[in-house]
Amino acid sequence: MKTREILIRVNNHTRHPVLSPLPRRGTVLIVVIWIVLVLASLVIVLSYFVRTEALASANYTSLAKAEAVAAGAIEYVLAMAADDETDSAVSYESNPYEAMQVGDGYFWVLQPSLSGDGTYEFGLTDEAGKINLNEASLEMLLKLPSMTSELANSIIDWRDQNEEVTVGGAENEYYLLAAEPYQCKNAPLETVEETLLIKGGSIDLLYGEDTNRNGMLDWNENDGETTAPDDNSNGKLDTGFFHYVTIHSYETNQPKNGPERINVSRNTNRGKLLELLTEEFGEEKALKIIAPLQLRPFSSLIEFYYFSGMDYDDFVKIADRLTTTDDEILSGRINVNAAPSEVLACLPQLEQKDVDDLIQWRSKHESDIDELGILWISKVLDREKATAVGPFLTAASGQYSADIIAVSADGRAYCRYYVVIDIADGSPKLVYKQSLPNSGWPLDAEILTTLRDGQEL
Ligand SMILES: [Ca+2]
Ligand SMILES: [Ca+2]
Ligand SMILES: [Ca+2]
Ligand SMILES: [Ca+2]
Repeated sequence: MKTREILIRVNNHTRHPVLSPLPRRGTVLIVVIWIVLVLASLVIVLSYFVRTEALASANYTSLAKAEAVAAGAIEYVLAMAADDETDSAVSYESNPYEAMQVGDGYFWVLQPSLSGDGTYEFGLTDEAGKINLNEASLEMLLKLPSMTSELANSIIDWRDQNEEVTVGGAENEYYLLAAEPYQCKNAPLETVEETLLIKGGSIDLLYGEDTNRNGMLDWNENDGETTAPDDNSNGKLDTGFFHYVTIHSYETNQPKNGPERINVSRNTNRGKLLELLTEEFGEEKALKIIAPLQLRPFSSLIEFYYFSGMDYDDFVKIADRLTTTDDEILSGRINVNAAPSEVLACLPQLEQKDVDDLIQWRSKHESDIDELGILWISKVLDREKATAVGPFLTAASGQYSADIIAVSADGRAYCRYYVVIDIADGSPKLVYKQSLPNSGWPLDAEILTTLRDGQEL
C-alpha cells in the first residue's frame, strides 16, 4: 500500500510539470522581450549620448579653431597697424580685413558703418578720430550724439580729482547712496564701458539700438519691443555714442623723422627757430621771417602760423618740426584727417556747415593730406574758428581698435574680440582686449550657412 501510494504521489508530481508547459514558456518569452527592450533602449540612449558627445566635441574643436584664428587675427592687426603707419607699398587685391582665410577658418575686422548706408565696412578704426572721454571739455562732451547733460556733467565729476559737484553732475554722496554703494572714481576712465557706472550712463545711451555693435540695423533692432533691444522701429539705427568716444588716444610730441621739435611758445628758442628756417629757406628769407617775431605762448601751431605771417606752403614744410608745448605726451587730440563728421561737430565754435566743408576738402585732397599736418584747416575755416579748434587737433594717430570676428571653416563656432593696439612709440602693442561672447553673429547670416554647407567663402 505504502509503495503504491508513494508511486501515485510520485506520478502526480511528475504529471504536474507535464500538465503546465505553456505558462512557463510564455514567462520566458516575456522576460526575453523585456530584456531585448531594455537592451535596445540602452543602445538608443547610449548612441544618443555618443552622438551628443561627438557633436559637443566637434563644436569644441571648432571653437578651439575659431579661437586660434582670432589669436592669429590679433597678431595680424598688430602687424597691419604698424604697416599702415609706415605707408607700406604692399597692395591688396581685396580688402585685407574682410574674410581673411587663416589656418582652418576665416576672420573679419568689422568697422562700424557710421555712414548708415546699410553696408558692412572692414578695417582698423583710428582711435584718434574719436572724442577722448578723459580729455574732452564739457562743451565737447555735450555735443556727442546720444549724450545727455546729466551724463556729460557726471563724467566731468567722475574723472576730476575733487569732490565739488558740477551742476547736474555727481560726486561721492550720490554713489554712496546707491543700493549697492561705490565710490566716485575721481580718476581717468579706463574703458568706455565705465560710463555705465556713471550717473546718467546706460546701455541705451552707449550703444543705442545697435546692441550687437556692428553699425547695422539688424531685424531685432527695428522691431520695437518684440525682441530685445527696445528700439523705436523707425527704420533708422540709433548707434549711441560708443563709436565716437575713446580713452586710448595719445601721441608722443616727436616728429616722424628728424630731431626734437622746437617749442615756439618760448622766446628762448628763437635762435633754434632761426636755425631751422635758415636750413630750410636760406639765411635771407629766414631773417626776414624771424625779425618781427617775439615768441610767446601759443595755444596751437595754427595760432603760431597766423602770428608768424609765413606762407602756407613754407609753413607746411616745417610744421612737424615745431610744437607749442614742452609736454612729451599729448593726450586726446583729435586727428582731423580721420575723425567722422559727428566728432568734428563736437569742436568748439564749429557749425554743421564748417564740418561739412572740412569733410569735403579732406576727401578732395585725400592723397596728399598726410603731408599737410593740421594746417589745411586754415583753407576751410576763418582765422578765428581755426584758432579756436587748433588746440584740439592733430594729424597723428597712435592707437587703432579692431573688432575681430573669427569663425571655424565648418561654420560651427565663432568668437569675437575687441582689441586696441598702441603704436605711438613705433612698436605695436596690444593694450586692450575684450571678449564679446554674447553679441551674436554680427555679419551676414549667409556666411555661416555657406560654411555649414561645407563650401568655401
Ligand atoms: Ca570728482
Ligand atoms: Ca546692429
Ligand atoms: Ca527690438
Ligand atoms: Ca531706430
